[in-house]
Amino acid sequence: MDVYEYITNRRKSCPLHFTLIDPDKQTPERAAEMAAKAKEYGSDAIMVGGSHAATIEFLDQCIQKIKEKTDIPVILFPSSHAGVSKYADAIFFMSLFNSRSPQYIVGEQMKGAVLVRDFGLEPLPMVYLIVESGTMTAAAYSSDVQPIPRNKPEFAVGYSLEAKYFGMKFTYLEAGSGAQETVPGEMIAAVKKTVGDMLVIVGGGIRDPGTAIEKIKAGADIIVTGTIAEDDNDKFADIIRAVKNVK
Ligand code: 1GP
Repeated sequence: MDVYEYITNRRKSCPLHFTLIDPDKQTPERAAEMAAKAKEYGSDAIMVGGSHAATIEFLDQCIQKIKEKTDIPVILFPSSHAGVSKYADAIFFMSLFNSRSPQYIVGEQMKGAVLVRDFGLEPLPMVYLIVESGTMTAAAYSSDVQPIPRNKPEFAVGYSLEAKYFGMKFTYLEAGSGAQETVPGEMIAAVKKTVGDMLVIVGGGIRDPGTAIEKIKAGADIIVTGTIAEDDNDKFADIIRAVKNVK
């Protein structure tokens, strides 16, 4: 499966929704149930990853179980080179541009690149940007980040354009899992206006359909939800339906 082609083709007809599953937060069996529900409700892909790296055996098992239950793409969303599993379809090959540590900008990627090649994973090049969200999220804490101030969209624009010039295909504006405040619409709009055909992913703290719709209308191509998939099946389904129906 060519996952990039799958994503860009689907995006032609409607906005997309990806479901984030953290392998550290439940059993592989439960992760597979969540993935099956995600597919049933219309989610377009499963992302697997979290701030704490699970053991590779556990990660492999989690992805194998997910793949038994669903045929939508499974994309790795790693926090380090330890998050690379040969059972996934693709990997967000990502750089956290606003980390203060080279480890998260190029270091983990150097170690992971060889695994990506050897496992035959499709790399989806992405810049990952963590935006201030009213609380210190696990993503920000564990990767030495200087979050982008909410009232400074120009930094998100600059980093995203830099990524575009580096040849990256995705920019992920991240408030962090369980964030109090989501990525501001003005920031999403400013980034989308600048990067054009680069796909803009927005996630972190999205818990209701209205918020998801607002992010899409601002310019997001893809909405990611994680926590709500764990906590509330009805709201999870409503968010996915809402995303897919924005005209
Ligand atoms: C985190 O953006 C994702 O990487 C998902 O966040 O768990 O708050 O939905 P939530």
